[in-house]
Amino acid sequence: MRIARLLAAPLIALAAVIVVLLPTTPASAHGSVVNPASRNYGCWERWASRFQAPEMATEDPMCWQAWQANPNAMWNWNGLYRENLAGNHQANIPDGQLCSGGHAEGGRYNAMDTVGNWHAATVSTQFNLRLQDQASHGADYIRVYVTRAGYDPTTQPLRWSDLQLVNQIGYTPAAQWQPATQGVQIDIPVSVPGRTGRAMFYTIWQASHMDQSYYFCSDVNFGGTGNPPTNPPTMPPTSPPTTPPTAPGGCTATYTLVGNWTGGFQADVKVTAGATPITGWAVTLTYPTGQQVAQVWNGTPTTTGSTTVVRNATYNGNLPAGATTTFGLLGSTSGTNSAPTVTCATS
Ligand SMILES: [Cu+2]
Repeated sequence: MRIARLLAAPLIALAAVIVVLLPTTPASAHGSVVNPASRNYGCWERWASRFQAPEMATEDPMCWQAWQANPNAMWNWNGLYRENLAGNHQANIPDGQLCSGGHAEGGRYNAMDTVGNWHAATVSTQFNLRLQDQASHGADYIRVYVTRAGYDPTTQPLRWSDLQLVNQIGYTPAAQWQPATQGVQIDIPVSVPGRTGRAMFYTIWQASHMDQSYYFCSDVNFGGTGNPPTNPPTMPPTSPPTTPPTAPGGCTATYTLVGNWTGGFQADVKVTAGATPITGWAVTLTYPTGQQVAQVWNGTPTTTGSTTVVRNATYNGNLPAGATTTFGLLGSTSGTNSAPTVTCATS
């Protein structure tokens, strides 16, 4: 049992195990339905800070089985996608595997298909479904389905024939989405008058930067029939953004720890151009207490010892004067998690 080893092992071994548990795939793809939360985003949101807490087994058993099956499904809550399906979602995703995108990413998300009593968000029959796009890919289209009346997500595997289209949007570049703390987000109105009880929303997001399609299962409980659509959007847990002083030229970078759990952490780094436009940037993070960067999104990392240099991705190197972009990272710690020294250089 990984968990037993984690609890018992000395710190050195702990760090090594954590590195194995953390995602190692390059992060090219990022987003999820954050309201009503997709299954893995919800499990991450509720439990990331205490993902080994034994009470999860009784309080939130479907998340417990998901964390036990593969914690990377939660750390990579934004990476449930397939590539090059040419829009043939149904042909490539068998019934019963819709919530894992047809065993996407080598099966990382298979536990999302497990049938059972997943935590369900209480929603009214009219609300805005929110998709967060951390990498500002935009959409070729987004389709939102609801399960048919009579379908019971707690006892039945999800099939394509259980789904009814409730709304869709067409080509919508990221510039037309709303700015988010990280990347952009979009609200899609849904209305399912008369529905009661448990159901699921199934969202297909066809990203615009390449043929990359995402699949999200969001469990809901229609408890607000007759109420105005006041379902408050759930924002990912992030610290308030801080604005660094504008440098005369070049760039500045600000580091914000957004999540911290036993053995690991997540951080955002905001890069701001100075008084003149820049065409590329490189942020150097030097960690004082042995932390290791395991994954970066919206940037390309090179790690040497305790220093990680993150260069811009292809799509976020050009910044007008004073403009900002943000990259994110996951790292491992073996105890103290002091902030790194951060410098920014243009390239
Ligand atoms: Cu992406």
